[in-house]
Amino acid sequence: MSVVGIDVGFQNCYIAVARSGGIETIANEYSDRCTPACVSLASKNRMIGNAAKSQIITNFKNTVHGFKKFHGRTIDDLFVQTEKSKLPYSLHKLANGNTGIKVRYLDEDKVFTVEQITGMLLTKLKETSESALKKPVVDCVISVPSFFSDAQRRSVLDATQIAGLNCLRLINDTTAVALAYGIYKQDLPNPEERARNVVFVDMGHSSFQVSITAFNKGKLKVLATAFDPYLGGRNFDEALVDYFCEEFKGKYKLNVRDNPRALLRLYQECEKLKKLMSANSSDLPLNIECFMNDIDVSSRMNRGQFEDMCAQYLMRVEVPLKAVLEQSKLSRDDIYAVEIVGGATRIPSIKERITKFFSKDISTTLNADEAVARGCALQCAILSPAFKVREFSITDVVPFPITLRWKSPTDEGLGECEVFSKNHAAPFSKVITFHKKEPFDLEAFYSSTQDLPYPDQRIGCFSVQNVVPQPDGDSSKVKVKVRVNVHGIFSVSSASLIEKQKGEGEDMQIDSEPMVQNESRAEDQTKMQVDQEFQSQGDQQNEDNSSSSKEGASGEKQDPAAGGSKPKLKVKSIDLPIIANNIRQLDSDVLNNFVEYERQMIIQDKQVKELNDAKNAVEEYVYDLRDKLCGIYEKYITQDDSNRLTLMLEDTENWLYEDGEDQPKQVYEEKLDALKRLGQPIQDRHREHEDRPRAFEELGKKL
Ligand code: ATP
Ligand code: K
Ligand code: MG
Repeated sequence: MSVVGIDVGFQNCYIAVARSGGIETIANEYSDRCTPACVSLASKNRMIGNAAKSQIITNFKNTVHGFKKFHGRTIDDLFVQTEKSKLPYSLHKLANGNTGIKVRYLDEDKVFTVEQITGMLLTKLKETSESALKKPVVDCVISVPSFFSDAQRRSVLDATQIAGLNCLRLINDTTAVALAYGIYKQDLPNPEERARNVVFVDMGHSSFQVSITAFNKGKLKVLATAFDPYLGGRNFDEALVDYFCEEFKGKYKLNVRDNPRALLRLYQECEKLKKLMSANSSDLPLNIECFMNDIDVSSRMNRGQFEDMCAQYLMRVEVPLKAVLEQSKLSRDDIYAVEIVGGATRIPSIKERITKFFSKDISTTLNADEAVARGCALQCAILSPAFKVREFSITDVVPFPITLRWKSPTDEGLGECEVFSKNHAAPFSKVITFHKKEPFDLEAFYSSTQDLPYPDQRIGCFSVQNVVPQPDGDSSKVKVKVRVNVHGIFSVSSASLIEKQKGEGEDMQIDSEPMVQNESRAEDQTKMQVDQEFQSQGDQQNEDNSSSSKEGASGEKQDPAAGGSKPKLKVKSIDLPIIANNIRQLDSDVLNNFVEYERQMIIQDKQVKELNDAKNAVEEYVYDLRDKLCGIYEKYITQDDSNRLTLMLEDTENWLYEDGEDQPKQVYEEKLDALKRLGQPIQDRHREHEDRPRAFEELGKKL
């Protein structure tokens, strides 16, 4: 079984794998460890990663990039609308209101969901890891931003399934980095000692994330996370693009924004310039030949100017740093180190601001580009039974508080309670006790719109079925388990009805746990208790992906709460079915169709690749043989035969560009065979001649 970690970035993806020697970041077929998050659709096939990136300008309408944040967002989302106006490709409203991506593929108009597009990207990353490991890859750990909502996480999980991957955990970017930092440290404080607190900062292309994590031997605990989901390297590119668009309007009378190709080129050049300015504070040139209307453009920029024009973005760096420190309730002196990763932290003034805020030199001991992927691979190794790795426990946090609201059809009573506060430990399960006579609904949502970077607070609605009163007409005690799982996804995972046994008094106490964390009473006698039951560190994975667990099977079991020193009460507990509604996740039949469609597209791509390879083989053979005919083969063929063969090669070359442009694979294979039948005898004569002196030499040595 393979162990793979994938950092799916807004711009750049990295893969790390565990091998016997340790964790290793692997390269793709272009010997590049970075695979661009880019998918290009064409009339015969798809190109993904590096091959797609080279299509950004030439096939701009059908080359999709910058899509990561569309996960779990409806098209009416203000963020999506703002992006839409700047994208070279089209968005399309899906039936469920979500964001679809409209492209031309196989000469037809097609709308793909973002799960499908990310699925395509993951297919590529899966193939890259498979060719590096030389075995199938299914299990993996994938990173997501710490601020990703429930809907976004579910959407990314759907994408992994489309690609045929089994995601053991969606891990937050900064938590993956923390794991990569901590697991090899030999000198972490013992569990009973004061923890070592480290700040992790990650600024990528699209977002800015910070966490404070406490380390002890064998464990890490995230204390708090903070973020600016809309601040990243791309804002700095955009500032440059804005500036040059304005300048070129005056200087060359060019309306760059009206020309998508020119605009995309300008983005690429500005990104290069931005990177150069990180290493160089002097004046730097920007030259683009044949930019628009056959005009060459040129300009200059230096770091000082750049910082001035980006002041609005630089100002925002401090905000999450301050927020994370406040939430952790630590002071600057409690911070042991500040570790930075992510491409955009290479901008000098960003580094300076972080240094200044913590009054501490920042460390760059981690690989800024690969740390997230490495952390993912480490987490995968920990979770995989096939791999032996040091035990390391990870406790993350809930980024946004979650509230549960309950209502029954007949009783008017409504009630609500915050079940997970901000920065509550995760993964985590809680048991809530209700007193109900009939089925009821539990609606989960993010408690407040404040600092929620989404317009939509909904998480889902969970109906607890089959609730009946006790034989004496009294309310039944219903225990409901709610959890945030390893992926950071919320669900009502199970419910059971506790039956009173005959002869027991009215005030029977079943809950003997002393740790009642929370108790609230709604107007209608609906009592609710939140018991801090257990922390589900090693909780089963994927169990509640579908969130509609429990088939309604009833069973008798011993209530775990009864016991201890109290007299043992025999309690009958009946499992209740839960129906999940409005969960923002693909329906299973839709998902299955997407899985099947992805498989077809993979086959289609493979066929196109084999066809191209067969065609290229003919072309290569033509060039190779022609070169050799006037070179090393000259002595082994008569002039007449050589002339005849050369003519034939020329014919074949012309054919490749005309009638032979678009033929079935078999035709190319036959063509190649025919050429080889003519070329082979010459090659044989040449080889024989080459080998002869060598054979004599060998013979001479023996004699
Ligand atoms: P996200 O984390 O937002 O999903 P990502 O993981 O794809 O995005 P990274 O690969 O960490 O992002 O960083 C890419 C960003 O870093 C780009 O904006 C890139 O231009 C920027 N970057 C890379 N190197 C430098 C440099 N030397 N100077 C300035 N910016 C740089
Ligand atoms: K990345
Ligand atoms: Mg990143």
